[in-house]
Amino acid sequence: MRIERAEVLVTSPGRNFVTLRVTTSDGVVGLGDATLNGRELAVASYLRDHVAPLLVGRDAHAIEDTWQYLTRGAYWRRGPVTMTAVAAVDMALWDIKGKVTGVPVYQLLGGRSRRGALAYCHASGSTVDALLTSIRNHLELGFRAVRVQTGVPGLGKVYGVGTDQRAGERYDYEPAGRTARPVEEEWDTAAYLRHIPHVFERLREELGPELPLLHDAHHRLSPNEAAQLGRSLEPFRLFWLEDCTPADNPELLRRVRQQTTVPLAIGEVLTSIHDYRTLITEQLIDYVRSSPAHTGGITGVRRLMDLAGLYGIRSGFHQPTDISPVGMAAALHLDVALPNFGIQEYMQHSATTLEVFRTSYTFSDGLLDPGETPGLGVELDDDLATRFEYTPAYLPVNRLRDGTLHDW
Ligand code: CS2
Ligand code: MG
Repeated sequence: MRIERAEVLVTSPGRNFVTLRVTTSDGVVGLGDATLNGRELAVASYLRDHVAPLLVGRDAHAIEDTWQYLTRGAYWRRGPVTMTAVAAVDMALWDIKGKVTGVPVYQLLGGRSRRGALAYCHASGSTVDALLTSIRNHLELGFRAVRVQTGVPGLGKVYGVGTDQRAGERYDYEPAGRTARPVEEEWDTAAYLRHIPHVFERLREELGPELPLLHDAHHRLSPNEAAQLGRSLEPFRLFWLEDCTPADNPELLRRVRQQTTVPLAIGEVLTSIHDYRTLITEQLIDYVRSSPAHTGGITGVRRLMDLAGLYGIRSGFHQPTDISPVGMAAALHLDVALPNFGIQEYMQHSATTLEVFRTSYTFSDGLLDPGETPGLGVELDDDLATRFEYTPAYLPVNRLRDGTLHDW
């Protein structure tokens, strides 16, 4: 079975998504997610101009060899654009193999290791009261783990904090910021560090000790600041503290690790097993945050998680709404199969996104399940997809009060 065609589809049902569609000589179609938030067209071109021509005529079953061909075989390696493109090819080939063999992809990964994947949602509020409303709304939807983000007194809009919800309001999705240039937000680390422990103190008072709570610091702290935050949050027993320091320098986490026992998660911006070597072998983290969509697909992430498993490190794959339902499905097949699964982010796509991408995964009683459809279990509605035109969208940047550009 040969690859006959590899097409790149760009659509924007609420957010921008890039999808690779691979068709075989037998007419079997596989989908791969090639979305890289804010840099979408770079991956589209990488695939269209440099990868698709190489795929035509290759054995569609040779997933590992194709992965090696596009990574080891390439002179320019690694990096988010390359690894997102490789991920899309890899997912599409796993999708095809599942469809041809008539089984969901998780069966090809060794079969089921658990009933479902524990999901965590995004709750947020500009104040702690608004945050509590958002948490309660999510608990009503069945969530059993919650990421919490709040506004900081004295600061304007803080990244990761959505519009405040009313009681009973259903969270839909976080729209892309469709401005011609990134929005600039103000940031003050000292104000943040003063405020956050009070937030968690109040949450534990209101919600009790059991609910798993997660928090994302978006790479904004120095090692010492991260250590202070970790220590101040220890009494509140977080499930994890995410991205406390900039991820590109893994050595920063040595100091954090020596100072606090708060569980650490990092890696949504890391894209290769090589980026994780120090983090894993020195046991500097507890959870791997990579998404299969940005880290070389199912093949790339499975290899990474096997290495992590040797050191007692578990998965917590990145799945905001800027990764498509195809990427989400790939994560879910890994989640139910991997021995060292930890938790799965589930930000919930908008109704419009889910009209274009028809999914067969389910969420019930706090657990996600990839479903039993052969392959990845996602179909793309072409006609509908063409109606949503690509519009550039950027993530915000943040500056300190004196105007200095600050880390993500
Ligand atoms: C966040 C994301 O989901 C997360 O943990 O950090 O909102 C992230 O900032 C975006 O997906 C970036 O594209
Ligand atoms: Mg994050």
